[in-house]
Amino acid sequence: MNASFLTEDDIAQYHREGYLLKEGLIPSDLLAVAQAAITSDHPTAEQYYAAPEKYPRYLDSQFSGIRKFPFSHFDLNNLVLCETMLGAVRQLIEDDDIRFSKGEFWGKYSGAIDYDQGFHRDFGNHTLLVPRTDHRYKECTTFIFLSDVDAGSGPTALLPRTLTDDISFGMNRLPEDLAFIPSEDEILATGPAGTVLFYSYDVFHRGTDIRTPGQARFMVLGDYHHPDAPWIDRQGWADLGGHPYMHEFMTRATPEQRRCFNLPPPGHEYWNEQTLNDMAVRYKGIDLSAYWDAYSQ
Ligand SMILES: O=C(O)CCC(=O)C(=O)O
Repeated sequence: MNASFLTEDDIAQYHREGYLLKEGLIPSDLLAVAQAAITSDHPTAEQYYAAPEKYPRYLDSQFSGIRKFPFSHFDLNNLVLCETMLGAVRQLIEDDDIRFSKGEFWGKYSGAIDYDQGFHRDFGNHTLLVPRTDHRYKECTTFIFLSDVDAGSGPTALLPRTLTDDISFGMNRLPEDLAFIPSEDEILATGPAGTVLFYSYDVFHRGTDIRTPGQARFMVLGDYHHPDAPWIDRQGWADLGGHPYMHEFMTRATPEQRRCFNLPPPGHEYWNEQTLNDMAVRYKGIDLSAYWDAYSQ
């Protein structure tokens, strides 16, 4: 396993409760450039509230503030696949080789719409299977906070797995007959910008409304899974091959980042003179030196 970003206690908490809230995880330089890029996809709170009529799409549904990966700025795309995020997820999934299955950049604005949701498990539209109760073949979802989140700014609410593990893993909504009161036991994922929430796709959670007037909540979401779980598949990547921001990301990404999209690593037999030369034609300016070095050995 590569560098450590999470402690043993963090990892134990994630496996016991199904979630982990880690303050200060994102390096401040990466956070700052990502925050500066927010306006490439969403207005800031100030811009939005100065003229909400300019942004009617945020009124359409709870989800109309979601931009899907690739986002419109490299620094946002790079954030969800940065060394810190990939390193931390590798520790939780317990493998150096991980896959990226979804990226979203979500802007929510107080008063635009009611963001309250019912408790649910995410696996329902991430796989056609059911989760296993142990942590093999899990998907790990992450929320990277680009803005400060307090109780009034729409924190995600979660129920620890210790409360819900006796609910069949074939169900993704809470049953009626519960031995606990969800509103009393929910944990609110609050924290300053730079915090990351990790949870596995069998954790009951819900979005909450933004109650403080004038507040916006900006989050970059990334989902990751073990390569031996191809049945987890939220967003297809090859379909985006012609997208200019995907093209830019593939050109500028590291071999480790490309691996998360299922591209073969340096040293894989797919790489030969033909494929390397033609990749350099498809992606002008791409640095393929690691692939060439491994090929020449
Ligand atoms: O935005 C959030 O805090 C949670 C959203 C959520 O759980 C969902 O849309 O499935």
